[in-house]
Amino acid sequence: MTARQNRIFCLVAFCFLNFALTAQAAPPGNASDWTLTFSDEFNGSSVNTANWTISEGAGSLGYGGLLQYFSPNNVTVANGLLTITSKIESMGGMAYTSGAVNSDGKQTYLAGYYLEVRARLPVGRGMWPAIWSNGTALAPPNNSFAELDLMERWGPDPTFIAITHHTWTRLQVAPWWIDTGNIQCYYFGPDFSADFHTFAVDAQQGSVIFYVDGVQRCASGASIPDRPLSIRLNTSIGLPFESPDGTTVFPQNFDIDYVRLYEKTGSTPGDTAPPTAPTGLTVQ
Ligand SMILES: [Ca+2]
Repeated sequence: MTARQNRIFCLVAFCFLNFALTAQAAPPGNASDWTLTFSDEFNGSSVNTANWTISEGAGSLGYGGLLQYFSPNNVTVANGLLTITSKIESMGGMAYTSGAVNSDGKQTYLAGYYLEVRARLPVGRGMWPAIWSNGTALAPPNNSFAELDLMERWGPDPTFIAITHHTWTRLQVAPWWIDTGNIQCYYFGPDFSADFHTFAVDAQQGSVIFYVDGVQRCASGASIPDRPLSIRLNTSIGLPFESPDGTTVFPQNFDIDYVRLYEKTGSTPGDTAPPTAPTGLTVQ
């Protein structure tokens, strides 16, 4: 091989390696349909707090899970990854520590956007990783907000994830909030702990399509209330109905390669129609 051939080979090999490292699904349709408006590739050595708030405290903190203390110590950035580590560790009265970040007030989106996250998941009983978006609830009356869950997983099967579109609407009486647009899909794919996979949502008004590795896996026709959606990445421990057991491996990592947000070219982000009015509600 001549020096020139060697250089070309190396360039090709590097390109292939680079592609392999960053292999990804892309937004549906043509590239010109989308404009990248936000991304965090986690190439630094610490969490970029311009994008993310690291949560700290015992219990759910709005993320779910009843058994963990969310500790900033468990959220790190290195080698191109954001890593959330879950451990058996006593802290704040809890038996486990884990991590959670959100982009509240920092990076938000509305209907008209495509959100894609590439990640490798922790698995096992009581281990509840999630990639999701939560809307900002405004003052009553009649407010509502969307919750788009690109991925949640629990239970012993490492090939299982759940995908959900919630629309929460505030009532004037207890229980105060009711899920008026819950569409949930269960998907059984590969072992999500073995390698990286992409989880995405194309959130268009009245058409919300969820993708795993670029393939549509769940769709919802529910509307998206015009409230900014923020991005949440966390591993909670212990659903209300499932705790870790002797089969659950600790410590485990939730590795996130990137978060990318695209705006649909020519769209007018936000609400182009009023939220679907809840009907037939019975308040107990
Ligand atoms: Ca990365």
